[in-house]
Order: sequence, then structure tokens, then C-alpha cells
Amino acid sequence: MAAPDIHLYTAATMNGYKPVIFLEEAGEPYDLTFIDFARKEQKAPEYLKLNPNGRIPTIVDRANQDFAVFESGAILWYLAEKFDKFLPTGPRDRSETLQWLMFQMGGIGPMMGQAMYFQRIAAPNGQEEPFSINRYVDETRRLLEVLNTRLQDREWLAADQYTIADMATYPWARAYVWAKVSIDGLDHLGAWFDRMDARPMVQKALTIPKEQPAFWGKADEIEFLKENAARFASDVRA
Ligand SMILES: N[C@@H](CCC(=O)N[C@@H](CS)C(=O)NCC(=O)O)C(=O)O
Repeated sequence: MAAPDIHLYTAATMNGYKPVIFLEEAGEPYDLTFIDFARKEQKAPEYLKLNPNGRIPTIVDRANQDFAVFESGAILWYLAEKFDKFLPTGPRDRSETLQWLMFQMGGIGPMMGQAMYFQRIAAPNGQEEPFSINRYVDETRRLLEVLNTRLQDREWLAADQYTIADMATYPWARAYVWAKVSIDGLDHLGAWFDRMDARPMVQKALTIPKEQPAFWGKADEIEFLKENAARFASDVRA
């Protein structure tokens, strides 16, 4: 049997789940290579040839002369075009979808990522920075409020349909506990979480890069906190 077109390199992180969600929702076959951060596999010279940023996720399309794509938003966009799914074609709908995809890539992801970093990694390593924590927690809350307002009169983020914008935003926004950001009063966002949580392929995708726990659920368990801080300790000291 021929190998699937798509070879995905990923791990169980917010950005790492996105292409898994797409491929599971689309029902397309793929090979998956788990990238082990503990062994710094994402910095290996061979991997850097695929992803010059040394991070996950990355895909290689064997049916397109082993074309490599990095950056999770670009990966979703590429997969959507290749399989003609979850990215509407009309110019307004398409633009709306890409706007909300960019909002996740440029806003929700970076701000929540820093809120998590300063509270979950820097602080346990003796680098408590209240000014930074407040900045990123407040900014995350503001961005989640933008999502909440957007969702007050619609089921999905863009184009009145389930798209790559929802797939990109869910793993981040849903990890608000891990970012220690309250969603009190954000009922429309909560209802969207319920709709996303109820999608069987989304739930399946979250179990696929198995080797590390998800960033929510048992987020406050002490062992997990220590283990996670240790995984990044060398970066914090640097
Ligand atoms: N903008 C990039 C960010 C990728 C990213 O930061 N990936 C993280 C996991 S969510 C990673 O690989 N971390 C390992 C490292 O920093 O070495 C994307 O969306 O793909």
C-alpha cells in the first residue's frame, strides 16, 4: 500500500493539535512522527531542514515532491486547499476565515503562550515576573472577550460554518485554565467550547500525540507542573 501523502511531525501542544484536528475531521490518512521535546528533537539538524524555526508542527506532502510546510496556520491553510475542505471559497467567506485564523496566530496564540510561560515555566524556575504575568493574562482575557463577542450571534467563528479558524483557535482558547485566565461571563465562548468539545474527531485528535498530557484537565497537578518546568528548564536559565 502506498504511503499517505501527508507526513505530520507534531507533539501534544496547542499548535501541535491543530493539524491532527484537521486531518481527523477531514478523514484523510497521514503518517505521524512524534517529536520529543525532552530529547530536543525539534532542534535536530535534519528536522531544521523541514522547519527552520525548530518547532512543531510541520508537514511534508509526499505527493508534492516532499514539500515541507511549517507554521500551524500555514499548515491548516495548505491542508484546506489540498483537500478542499474547511476553507470556504467565496471571497468574503474565505477572507473572513483567514482573518480569524490570523487573529489566532497573531493574538490568541502568542499572548496565551506568554501567559502560560511566565506562570507555568518562569515562576516555578524562580523567575516570578508579576508585571509580565499581568500584561499577558489581561491581554488574553481581552482577546477571549473579542471571541465571545464574535460568537454572540453565530455558531462558528467565520463564514457561518465550521472552518480552519475554529480548529486553530480551539486548542488555545480551551486551555484558558492552563493560562490561569478566567472565562467568567464569557457565555458565548463557553457555548462554542461545548460545540467543539462535542465533535468526536476533535476529541479523538486530542488523544493522538499521546506521549505528553494535554495542557488542560489535570493542569494543576503538582507532578505535571514540575515535569513541564523541567522540560524547559534549560531554556529558562539561558
Ligand atoms: N508559530 C508557530 C509556533 C510553533 C510553536 O511555538 N510550537 C511549540 C509547541 S506549541 C514548540 O515547538 N515548542 C518547542 C520549542 O520551543 O523548542 C506555529 O504556529 O507553528
